[in-house]
Amino acid sequence: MPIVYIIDVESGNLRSLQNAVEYLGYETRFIKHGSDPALKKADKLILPGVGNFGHFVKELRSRDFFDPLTKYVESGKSLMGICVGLQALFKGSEESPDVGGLKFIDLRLKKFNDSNKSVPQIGWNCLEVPALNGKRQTLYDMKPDARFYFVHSYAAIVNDDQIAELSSQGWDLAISKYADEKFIAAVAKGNIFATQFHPEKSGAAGLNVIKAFLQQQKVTSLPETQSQMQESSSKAIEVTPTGLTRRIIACLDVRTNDQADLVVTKGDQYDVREKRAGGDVKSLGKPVQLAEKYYRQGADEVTFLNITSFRNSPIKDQPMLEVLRQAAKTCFVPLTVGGGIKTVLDSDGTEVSALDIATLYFRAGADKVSIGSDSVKAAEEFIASGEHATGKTPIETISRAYGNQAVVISVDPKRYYVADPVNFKYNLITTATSGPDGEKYCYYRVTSQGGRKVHELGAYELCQACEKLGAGEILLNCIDKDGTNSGYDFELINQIKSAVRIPVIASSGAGNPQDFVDVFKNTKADAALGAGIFHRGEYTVTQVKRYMRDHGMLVRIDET
Ligand code: 1PR
Repeated sequence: MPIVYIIDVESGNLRSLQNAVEYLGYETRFIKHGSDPALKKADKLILPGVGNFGHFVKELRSRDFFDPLTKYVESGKSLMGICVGLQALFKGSEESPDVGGLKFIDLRLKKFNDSNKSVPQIGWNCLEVPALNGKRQTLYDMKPDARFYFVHSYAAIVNDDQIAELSSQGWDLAISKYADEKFIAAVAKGNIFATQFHPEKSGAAGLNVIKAFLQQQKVTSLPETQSQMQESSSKAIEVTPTGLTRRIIACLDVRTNDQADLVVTKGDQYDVREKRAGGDVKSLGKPVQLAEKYYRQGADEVTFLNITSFRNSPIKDQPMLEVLRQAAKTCFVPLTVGGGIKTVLDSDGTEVSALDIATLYFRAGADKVSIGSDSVKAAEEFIASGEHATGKTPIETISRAYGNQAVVISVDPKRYYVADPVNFKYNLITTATSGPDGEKYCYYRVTSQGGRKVHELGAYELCQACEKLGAGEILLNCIDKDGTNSGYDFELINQIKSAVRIPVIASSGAGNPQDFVDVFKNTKADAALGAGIFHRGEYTVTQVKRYMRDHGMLVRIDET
């Protein structure tokens, strides 16, 4: 079996890349140091990276990779960079001005402008590969109709002159647009190929790109057919403000049932037991099987929430790690895991940091971790201290090590009506649904421990504090709406969107495909999450996405 070598400087989720390469029929070996003799044997080498440019490049330097990598490329053998692995090929980045890259490409990376869009860019974008020799051809099987998963704040943002200059130097470029900013989605020249997107997380389209690299199919001819999207939809498809598709996430709340099996459950306003005295925990399926089912139906992401993690030490919670390991073998889209991401004492009394726990999950195959209860604690302390960041909260330690795109804040808010808005401490909204005593104002109190503990803090203030501490995305649940099938709470979503620049995932209340259409029409949500609708078998992810497309929405259709 041919061997593919992967450079491992312990950045983020390497397991998914390993899984993708093995799924394609290759063996993998990790190379952790530039002096490893395996580097001389390698003829297919992948340089994956996530997180901070400076941290990644310094790791490459401290492990003596710079010279061997340059020699490897000069020898004509194939190299593929992924995400920060692409960025490292450039001269430098605004993210870490004092750190120089490998300098294969004479350009510096810049941060996306967040005044008109969420940053980081998280989601599925398309790319344009210039026609080669006037023919519809493409590079490394990056098809123009396909969608690829991007997650990054910094990019090689380019104008037409820079594109022309790089082309004149022999670089083939695939260009994407995030709202109004053009950036390099992929580059290729000779034996070098690199993608800003994550092919190992881009479903079937991404696997095709990795396969094309491994088989060295640089140029592929394209048939002169219309795209699947154009063929199968009679309705004009919208142009979204950012260019990203409407992201649909399937969420699995996981816990042990009364027979001690790990199951996917689903609550009604967070109550997961059958509605009779002493009712059992509702059991709706097995986590790994359901995750794979939703991936095959075209879910853009899968989220696992370990909903009883507050009860025991997650370090011993091996089944959840195993769920991630198994799911990452067959689900080639981003995986998020939440529940118990906090510093804990292990059974022998030793302290295990939240960063250590997150690291275990990333190594098992997670791309992001979501923090619930501990984010409330961190935000309360941050606000009480006059916004003094200690650098020690899990949000800070994990985002520093893995990048802020890897840290999601899971918010469990509950609506609370307010009669008198004067001098009220928290951000209020004027609601269209008056309270029981005719109150016209409300705010959303945050809760922790799965809704058991209600705090005074508002969800608006919590999200702002967490963004300042380094969170990269908000998973916005709503206890009042959870499991009700009555649609999303637009007022809550709009309030939180106005609070932060990072992407916001709308969650709780989806009961039919129209709810997904409505949430994107009535709010600026960056993604919409559903749980019960899928687990109860009422609709498949495919049905939801087809319905959205038939109603003119831009979605990624990728049934494998
Ligand atoms: O506090 O960091 O240990 O994390 C615990 C995590 O578990 C949090 O993300 C919290 O939201 C979640 N959680 C805790 N208890 C419950 C429960 O249901 N009893 N589930 C729970 C949260 C909410 C959503 C749900 C949507 C969509 N589940 O994720 O999937 O509301 O549901 P719907 O589409 O069926 O309406 P920590």
